[in-house]
Amino acid sequence: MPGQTTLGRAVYAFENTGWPRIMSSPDIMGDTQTYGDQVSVLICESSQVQLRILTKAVEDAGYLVHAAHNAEEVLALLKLMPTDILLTGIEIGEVTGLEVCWALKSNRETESIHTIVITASGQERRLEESLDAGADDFIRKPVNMTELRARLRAASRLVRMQKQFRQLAETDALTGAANRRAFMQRLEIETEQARRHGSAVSVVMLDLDHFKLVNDTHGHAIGDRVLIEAVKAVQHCLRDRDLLGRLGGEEFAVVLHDTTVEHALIAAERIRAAIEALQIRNDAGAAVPVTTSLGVSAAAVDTGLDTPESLLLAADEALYEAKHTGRNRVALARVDGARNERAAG
Ligand code: GH3
Ligand code: MG
Ligand code: MG
Repeated sequence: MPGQTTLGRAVYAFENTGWPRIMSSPDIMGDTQTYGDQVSVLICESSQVQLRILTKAVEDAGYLVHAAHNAEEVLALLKLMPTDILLTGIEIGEVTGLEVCWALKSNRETESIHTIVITASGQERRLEESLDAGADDFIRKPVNMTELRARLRAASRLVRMQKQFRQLAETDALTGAANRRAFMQRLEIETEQARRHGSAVSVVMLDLDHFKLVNDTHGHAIGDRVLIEAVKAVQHCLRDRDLLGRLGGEEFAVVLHDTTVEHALIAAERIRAAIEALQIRNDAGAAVPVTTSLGVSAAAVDTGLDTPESLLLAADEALYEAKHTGRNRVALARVDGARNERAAG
């Protein structure tokens, strides 16, 4: 394992800049910068010549490539774009490639990035160290391009499989929304970032109105269709970095990335209107009216609303208020317990 001192410094270097929001599972994380099926490779080498040769070879093999000269640049790039594979030399600067691997593997947001370490001849002892540090694979210098392409293909297969598994594990099968676990995980990340950087984050909870009646009147299959259409409608109202989760039954929540209370209320009203505008018909052609009630809460340092639990609870209380003041409306959570109702529609 790398020495404690440098390791500490590497972790500090990473933490100090704030952990990147890694888009290792773009569909769930909802980043705009996903690249479809193209696998993205981040290459880090301190030698400009080496870096250029590797970049060209990997690009020619059909990958989306980004290049970095040192650990700091790796970190900066990870924040900006989804990365599937990191191909790094060991001696890339004060913070070594092994420390970068270790740091990636010890963070939930980056642990799924496939890491390949390039070892120089005479660094055989570092192979063991590399694998211990969290490297998934290694390749020896001088890099044989045929071998490199083969290793990248193998890595890509793993990356794709991992994405599929993750997608399955994080998605609600009926609606395609994030499931409860994935939603909570994301909310935790968002609140942590908000706490650390003083940025905004808001939560909207929504629960379809009289949904039991929809099932009772039109049957469970139509109820399911309503859920699917409602999720589509909500997704249309969201930006790429927001996330909709199905918390259970016909109860959903949205985490609005970097969103103040004012904007969260606008988003909630947009969602309310979009669901009310749904035109769903049962098999006999009769209209199935759908509305939803929504509760909004926003994180704020001075209000104590800064944990996933407190935000959800506050949004849930506001939702309860929206239900009890007539449904098909948005209510805002108040820190003091009072509610600021926003009649809508
Ligand atoms: P309220 O306006 O107070 O929310 O009334 P409601 O009828 O929506 O309230 P309640 O929470 O009692 O009813 C929720 C219903 O949602 C009951 C349950 O049968 C139904 N439900 C939960 N999950 C599913 C599902 O996956 N598919 C269908 N079709 N119905 C579901
Ligand atoms: Mg309901
Ligand atoms: Mg309910």
